[in-house]
Amino acid sequence: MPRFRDTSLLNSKPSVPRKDRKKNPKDIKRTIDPAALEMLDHTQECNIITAFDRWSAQQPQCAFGYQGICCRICFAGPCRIKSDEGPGSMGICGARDYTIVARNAIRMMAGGCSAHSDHAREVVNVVLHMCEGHAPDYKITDPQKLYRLADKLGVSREGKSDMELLKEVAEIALADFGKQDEKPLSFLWANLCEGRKQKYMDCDIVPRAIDREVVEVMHRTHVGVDADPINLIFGGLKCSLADVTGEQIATDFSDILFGTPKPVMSEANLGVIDPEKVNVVVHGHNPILSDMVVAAAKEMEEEAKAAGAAGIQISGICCTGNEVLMRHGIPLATSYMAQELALATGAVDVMVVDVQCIMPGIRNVAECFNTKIVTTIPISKIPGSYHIPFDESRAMDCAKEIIRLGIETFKVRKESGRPVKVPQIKSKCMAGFSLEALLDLFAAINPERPLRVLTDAIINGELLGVCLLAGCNNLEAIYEKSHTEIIKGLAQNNVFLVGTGCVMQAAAKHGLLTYEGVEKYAGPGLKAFIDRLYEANKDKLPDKLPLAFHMGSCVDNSRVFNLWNLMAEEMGVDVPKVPFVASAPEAMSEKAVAIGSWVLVNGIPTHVGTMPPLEGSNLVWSVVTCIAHDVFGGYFILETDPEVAVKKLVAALEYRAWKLRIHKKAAEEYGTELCQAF
Ligand code: NFS
Ligand code: SF4
Repeated sequence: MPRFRDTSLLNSKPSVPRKDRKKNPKDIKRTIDPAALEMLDHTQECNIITAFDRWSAQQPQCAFGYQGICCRICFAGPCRIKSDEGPGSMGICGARDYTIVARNAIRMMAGGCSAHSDHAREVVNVVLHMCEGHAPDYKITDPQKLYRLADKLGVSREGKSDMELLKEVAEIALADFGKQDEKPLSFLWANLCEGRKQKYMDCDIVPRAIDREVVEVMHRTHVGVDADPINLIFGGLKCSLADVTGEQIATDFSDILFGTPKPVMSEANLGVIDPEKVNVVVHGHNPILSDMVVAAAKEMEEEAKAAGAAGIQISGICCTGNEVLMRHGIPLATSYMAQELALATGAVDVMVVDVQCIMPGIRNVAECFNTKIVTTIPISKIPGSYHIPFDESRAMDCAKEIIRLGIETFKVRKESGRPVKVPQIKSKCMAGFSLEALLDLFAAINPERPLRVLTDAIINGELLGVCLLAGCNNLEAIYEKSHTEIIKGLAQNNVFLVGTGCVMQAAAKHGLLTYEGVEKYAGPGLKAFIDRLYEANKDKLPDKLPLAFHMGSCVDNSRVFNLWNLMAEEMGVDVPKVPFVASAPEAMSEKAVAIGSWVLVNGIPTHVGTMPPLEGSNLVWSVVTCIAHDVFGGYFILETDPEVAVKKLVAALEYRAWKLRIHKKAAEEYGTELCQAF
């Protein structure tokens, strides 16, 4: 069980018990984002319904579902666990609370794994079509990344053209989805430190094929199959390792196709929408679409001007926003929870979407303004919106068609003279920190052992450790309040911050991806560390370094997964000994459940700030918050109060750093091997 210094507060229970988690359904302004607040006044005035109103209408939410003890797996149900004893303590089939909670949880992991890996498959398919000459608008942008990937996978580069090499590597990726043998996944095994490989073999959770692990979860959770909560959870964890493999594949091939991100400046929040321009918002996840839209917009600037616009403004929402921010400095309009508020400005001409995190509610808002919603993928359509099938064999033409629709809509908007309402609120931000970009910064200080710069700063106490900030928005919390409070709190405690997804969009919107953020919130150690990095790199950086380092979209959590595995190797330990924690302050999606689970099995203490549906089973709760620590080194810190969460995360880092130092000292004093206990 994880051990903390202050056990009065720091135990595995959330500081606020379930019955005291009060919410006021009448107060729909559940955010601290000034632009969102301004827009909520506007939507209330104009009677536009958004997620904030629907959240209110949904209160109070079902307490059975909230705790994970509602089962709808077969339609003899729905069954709910109503009592501690007797027939009401089981579903009709006899499933106990622990079976139901575990089954529901691992189905969420399988859902998340499906989403990430289907996204990855899409990228690999485009790569293969490109290699065969069927996707002429795509190219290899970063051959160096391809070479590094080939080397990592043990693929010989001798006598092969880039395209031949890429095809070979892509085929290995494709096999990871559907191969039928029992061997570990290539893209997982190539990225794990030795300690983790051994751990996964010992625990029998080595995934064999991504699709297969999803199917296995669906099978074992079918009525009347697996009832053992531990067996179910381990099955889910195996699937979560398939999830990170999918993410790794998505990141690696996206970098090869579109470039590995480098530090870049941009802006974030609704103020980036310019009513005088044709506004095209890219929303969803896959850069296969959004990167092409960005390229098309560049070519069509003149066409937009001829239509009377000042130009074309592309802005992003959700992770596709992160993808184009990271690689092209495209500004962020906003994050998941405010997607409808972007449309409520009335100034968006086209919102083009692909997959994931696209609220069906956007259509109703769009209809108020003649805004065009364009869906592009056969599996992701919204009634009442446009569908322009995105065909990679004519990707540029499709992207141009979308922009052209934007130009036409702009003309109608201007002719109608309809007023728009764009909050004049935006923040400067720095993004683009791929793992390569981070290592490059470190290499300016220590060219031979770049990672030493980070690990030494932790061992000598300048930094307390590293925290991955990940995850979504969820109106269970006050939108962006937990995100920003946790970032500030950890920064004050000298924690080096890296992050992905909608948390980083919050950070960007609230000025935390700037040096001003460092000046305001960084503790002395963190500030000195960031200043030193900047001094060594200032010739090649567009600005001073930020408080938190934006590493990309949610699939780019793979970059952070690589970081802690490399840190473990550098330090000669397994991941659970590395002072590294993670936090998803406002998690919501199944993808977040999958990510949280593989972060945990990787050996990282993982805070989740919005309660996942686990509270209905004490057994499952104890496994994921306590026992997981003893097995994997990682465990969940389920804590809804951001202030307490910061304390718990800091305590987890202190514990690791303290133990590591003692073990190091002992090894040096007695000339023994470094103790691997965690
Ligand atoms: Ni991640 Fe990114 Fe945002 Fe959550 Fe959705 S956009 S893939 S799931 S809501 S962080
Ligand atoms: Fe009820 Fe069992 Fe069916 Fe679930 S699987 S709905 S608990 S009968």
